[in-house]
Amino acid sequence: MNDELTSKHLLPVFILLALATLAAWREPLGVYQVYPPTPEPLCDCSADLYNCSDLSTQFEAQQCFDSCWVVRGFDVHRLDADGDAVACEALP
Ligand SMILES: [Ca+2]
Repeated sequence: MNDELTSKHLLPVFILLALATLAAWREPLGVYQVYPPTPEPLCDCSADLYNCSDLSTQFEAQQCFDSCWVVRGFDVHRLDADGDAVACEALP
C-alpha cells in the first residue's frame, strides 16, 4: 500500500526530471550551432589591410593585432614594427 502510494507520487517527479534532462541535453547543442567555435576576428585578418594610420587608438590596434595573431599566427598588418607585441605604440 505504502509502496504503491510512493511510486504514484514520484511518477510526476520522474517525468519532470526526464524533461529537464532532455532540455539540458538539447540546450548546449543549440548553443554550439548558434555560436561558431572560434571567436569572430575583430578586424579582417585575410591580408595586410591596415596601417596604424587607419586606426584611431592603440587599444583598437592592439585588439586587431591580437585577434589576427590568434587567427593567422603572425602580424598580418605589420602593426608591431619593432616586434615587442605592442601594436601602434604611437597611437593615443
Ligand atoms: Ca611595437
